[in-house]
Amino acid sequence: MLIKKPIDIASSEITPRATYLRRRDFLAALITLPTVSRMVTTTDTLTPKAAVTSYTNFYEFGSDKGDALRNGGAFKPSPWSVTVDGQCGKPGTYTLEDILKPHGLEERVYRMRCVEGWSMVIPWDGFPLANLLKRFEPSGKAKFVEFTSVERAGEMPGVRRGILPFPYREGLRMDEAMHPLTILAAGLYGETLPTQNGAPLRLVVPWKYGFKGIKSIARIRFVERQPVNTWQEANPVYYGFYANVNPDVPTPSYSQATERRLGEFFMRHTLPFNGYADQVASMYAGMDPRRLF
Ligand SMILES: Nc1nc2c(c(=O)[nH]1)N[C@H]1C(S)=C(S)[C@@H](COP(=O)(O)O)O[C@H]1N2
Ligand SMILES: [Mo]
Repeated sequence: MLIKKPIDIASSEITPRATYLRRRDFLAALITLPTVSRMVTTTDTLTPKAAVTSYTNFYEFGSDKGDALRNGGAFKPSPWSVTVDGQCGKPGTYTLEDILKPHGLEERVYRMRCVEGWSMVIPWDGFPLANLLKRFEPSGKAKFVEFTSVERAGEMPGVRRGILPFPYREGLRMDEAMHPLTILAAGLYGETLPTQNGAPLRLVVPWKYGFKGIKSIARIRFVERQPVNTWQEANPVYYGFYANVNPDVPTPSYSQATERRLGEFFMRHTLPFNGYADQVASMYAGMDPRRLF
């Protein structure tokens, strides 16, 4: 991954709250979902929508931050289905509607941080992953959940060029997957998720580095053993399984001590677990924090 200077966007481009609340109605109507509730986990200013939707990492479309927006035109997020298999009582192929309808969307304002040193504050529209996973009745043997992204060479130029070992894969330990902060997002800023941010369904785990937030999920598998994620396979010295934000553990290329919030000039100090330590640190009690990057 390369470091790029975060783009500067005037605060006047931040979508006024009333406007995006109206758009939320549109989103709700589109996927016929019940009313939305709200959880704000930070008082930090929202990153302007224009930055969130243009400065993205989505290697299936290319390795530059603008590639997914530029090259995503051929991608079809609808119709969509997700295959669920492995150690569970209700495996099968579920349409996006099957997945979303029983849950409804709520807004979650989360801090996000990439291992490359940039961060954002994003109002996601999603629902707890736990609520979905319980529907599939995971068995006692399910210790981890593995996620796989869609892989469509015809619609994804980065897949054609083979710039990573696709399909993109990620995993969570069962307690991480079931944690109430872990969500699946189907929208942001009250609108349907744009292709470049992982349409139509992506993972959001706010205490971990951005690469855990797998986009355009096509498969969810309950497994006994810790799965290997794509970045770990591509570069095991640099990427681990846990990927918890830890300012004390630099990667070989980047210090993780500070971060640049998109749209801001000064660097910020990075917080352990990205500021969510109170809620999540206990899950890693007794584990070596230096191995949890
Ligand atoms: N399928 C897929 N998911 C992915 C990636 C990717 O290249 N492919 N990039 C990851 C990385 S490195 C980051 S930082 C986040 C970025 O999410 P955003 O672009 O919506 O901010 O998506 C993650 N999910
Ligand atoms: Mo990232």
